[in-house]
Amino acid sequence: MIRTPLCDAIGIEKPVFQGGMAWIADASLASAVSNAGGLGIISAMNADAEWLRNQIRECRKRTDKPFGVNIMLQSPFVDEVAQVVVDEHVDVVVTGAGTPNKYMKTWVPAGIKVVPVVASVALARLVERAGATAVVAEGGESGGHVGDLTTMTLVPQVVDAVNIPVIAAGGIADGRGVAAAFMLGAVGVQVGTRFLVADECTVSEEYKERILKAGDISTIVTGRRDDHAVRCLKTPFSNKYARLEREGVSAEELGKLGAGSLRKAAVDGNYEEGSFMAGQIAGMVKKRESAAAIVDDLLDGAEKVLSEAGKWVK
Ligand code: TUI
Repeated sequence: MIRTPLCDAIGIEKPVFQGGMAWIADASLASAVSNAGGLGIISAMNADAEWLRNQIRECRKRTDKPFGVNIMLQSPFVDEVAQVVVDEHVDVVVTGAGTPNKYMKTWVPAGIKVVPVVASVALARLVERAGATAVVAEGGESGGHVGDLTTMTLVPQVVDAVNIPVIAAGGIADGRGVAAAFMLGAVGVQVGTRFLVADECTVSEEYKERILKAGDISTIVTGRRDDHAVRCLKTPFSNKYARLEREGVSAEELGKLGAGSLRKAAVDGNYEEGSFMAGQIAGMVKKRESAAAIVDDLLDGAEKVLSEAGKWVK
């Protein structure tokens, strides 16, 4: 069995967070991961207060375990969803794509455990001072909006910089990745891409099939030029976006092209026009299974590797 200080800090049995994937992570997936002993997370993405409130209530019907909400700080509805998590007494808030300090002044006194996703040591230090319970150190192997550093370089530097639990994210999809994260000093992992093909994940069938067919070099990062880096599968949409970016098309034009593209992939399964966000580890995701089977495989696999970890020490 694997148990770490993260389990006590968050009130979960198993140190696995499910990534708060925009347009994908809903009450169905979140409740399944929480019921499996990890931390399921609903993505508030660009949704409004009513949508989020309904999802939180649905999740509560499906699980009596703790679960979280991921708040994307660039959402046009960020102020209203930031209040919903207080009103609905959500256990954990994970933030992404920005600096959450403004909202932490409300969340922390309300008893919400705040776990910001950070892509740098500076932000990790800042959120620790503002009362974060833990941080997710997310490397650029991840899907979606990414920072510059890799998981291998970011995690140990964040571990050295803060005294709160560090959760590693980016490029982790099996027990070896979990064990490696622990070796870097993390006490938990956040996994997104592997949960895309979970039975309880409601993303489009097209999305699941594209993940299952992906290989090691199937992803691309677009948007670096305009400080808006996003990793997704190489598809007609992302290849076109990358070409236009190279050709010098303005950020505004590209913004118009990108609007709604994640929904087109996640909900509509539109291969031509959709943005299929996925991590570099997509090539290792080969099997559909339940969220519980994924959580258990991650930790059983880690236990096996970690118990053999001393074999080269003479
Ligand atoms: O947020 C994510 N991943 C995401 S958000 C998202 S929704 C979206 N859709 C279309 C375009 C862009 C986003 C899809 N995937 N991960 C957490 C994360 N946060 N990664 C990197 C960061 C980050 C970057 C800079 C956090 C803070 C930060 O601070 C900069 C600043 O000073 O605000």
